[in-house]
Amino acid sequence: MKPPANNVPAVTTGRVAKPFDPYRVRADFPILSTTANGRPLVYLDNGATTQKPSAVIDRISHYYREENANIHRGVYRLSQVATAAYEESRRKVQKFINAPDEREVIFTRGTTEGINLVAASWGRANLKAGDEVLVSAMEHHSNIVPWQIAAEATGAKVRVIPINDDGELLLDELARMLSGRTKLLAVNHVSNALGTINEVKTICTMAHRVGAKVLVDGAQWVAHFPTDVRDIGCDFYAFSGHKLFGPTGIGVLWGRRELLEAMPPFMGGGDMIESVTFEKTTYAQLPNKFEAGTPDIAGAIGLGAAIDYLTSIGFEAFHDHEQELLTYASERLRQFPGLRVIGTAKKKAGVISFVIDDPPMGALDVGLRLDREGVAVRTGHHCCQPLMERFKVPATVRASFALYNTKEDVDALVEALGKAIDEARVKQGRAKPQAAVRAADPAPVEFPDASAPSPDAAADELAEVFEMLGDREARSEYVLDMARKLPDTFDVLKGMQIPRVPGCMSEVYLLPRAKPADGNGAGGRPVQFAADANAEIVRGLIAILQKLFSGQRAKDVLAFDVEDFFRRIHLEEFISTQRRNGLAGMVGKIKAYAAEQAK
Ligand code: C6P
Repeated sequence: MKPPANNVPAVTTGRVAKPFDPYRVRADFPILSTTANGRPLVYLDNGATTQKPSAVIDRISHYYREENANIHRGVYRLSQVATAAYEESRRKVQKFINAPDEREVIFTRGTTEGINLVAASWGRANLKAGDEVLVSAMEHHSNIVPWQIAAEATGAKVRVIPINDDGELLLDELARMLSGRTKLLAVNHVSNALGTINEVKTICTMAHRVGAKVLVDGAQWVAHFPTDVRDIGCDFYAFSGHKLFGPTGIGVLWGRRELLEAMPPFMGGGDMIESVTFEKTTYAQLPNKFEAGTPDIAGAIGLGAAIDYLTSIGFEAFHDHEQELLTYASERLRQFPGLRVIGTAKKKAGVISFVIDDPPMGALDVGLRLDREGVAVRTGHHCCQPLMERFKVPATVRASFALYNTKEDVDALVEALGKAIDEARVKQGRAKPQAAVRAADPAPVEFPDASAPSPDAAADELAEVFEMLGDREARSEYVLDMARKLPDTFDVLKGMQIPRVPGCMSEVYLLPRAKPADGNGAGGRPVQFAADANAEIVRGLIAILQKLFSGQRAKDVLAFDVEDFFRRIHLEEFISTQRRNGLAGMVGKIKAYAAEQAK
């Protein structure tokens, strides 16, 4: 279903504009009328991925039902049809971003692959020792790590453009950093973790003055504002289809033709060659040179359908709507005095990141609590760990809007948040001493004894409980209950200045020790550990690890197959992969200590 053609503001067309109707648009997205945890789904994680309209779903289905064949290879009709549809999508992208030439549009797997392509191909061919690559302090890991890898390979240096406390780039600082050594500047158009809109046009002008190239990461821009690579003046622009109402697994890298032509291939394989012999291989022209192997044909075609869908609505139509949602949400969230917004730039896209200082609540716990009300938000470091460090927070809660969100979605978020905060206040008031009391009388650090004769026996006991609990909700509730019973030693452990456990999206402190006065029996002294975190779910995981490992012989700790245990308790059902990195960090620390003791 398409909105009416006159659905554009009078400002741009001179016609009388009908107000944008997000409720009509919602009807195009089947998933938006489903439920989550028995509540209507309130989807506010559009920064992670957007939902897909029927137009996209149907187009992909049509491709597989009636057009599926490999492209650029067959002389038969079906292959020609698939090739034509794939190439037609390239032209749609070209028009969508106002690229001068369709050959400059390279299909990739997403933003990450686009940036890696430039860093590996252009970077290795053009960077040398002493050169500098500038990245901003608010970059996603995808726009940091590829440059670190390129710098390591070439001897170039990665330097960071600083930001102010509102999360805005310091352009004066940038002006001072730019020099003849600067070879490339990589910056996002919109920050995924803060929502800041960066002045990419100005940045390009500044960088070009010293002869540097500019790569813009458009992952968080393209679904919300019109994109014009000519107007921006950048040299490379990368984005992902799945954040643009298209499928996952497809993305776009646009680059200036002369740069792409001069760059060596990124990957070798089928479809990117002109001729191959064992002595010498020559490469295909653009864009094929950068599209080795069978691409995501359905994905590219689906992306074309998403672009058609979005352009049929028109960015002018919903620009004000998304900005209104941002203003409305910012105002409503002010009712929580303990909530602090991270990222208060003057120019922002529809993203609100926040932390809750009072009552202190870990972002992960907030996310889990909101999920129970059907509200989907992202929690964590948003793949921006250096940015989190800059704001001295381990993680934030992030609501990110798209054209189909409504004020009712914001109301649902605020209501769910209110419940979460009230509950946390009651729980903390009831179960825990207040901070001041805590400081005066800190809980002693406890190192639990073995809960069973061996980690295997402890695992069997735990697995039995998880099995009995049955569903995901009961299992998470059990883990949260274990968290409640864990002694509150967070401040004490933190005060000991032991390093934080890496990989966790909350602050985690873990202190191992060898059990005193137990001698070195076979298998080494038993290891014990105390730990605490500022997220309830992580505290629950600590309690599980303590049951498994604390008080057990070092050799048994080392021999225990923790991954197998996690599979047995269906950990994946209630813990995201990223949170598992944190869990792996804790297990790693315990096992490393056990290894020392077992020597
Ligand atoms: N940000 C988020 O929730 P891929 O994974 O390649 O499609 O996109 C990577 C990426 C690059 N740059 C920016 C600015 C991004 O926001 C993202 C993806 C998601 O914020 C997942 S971490």
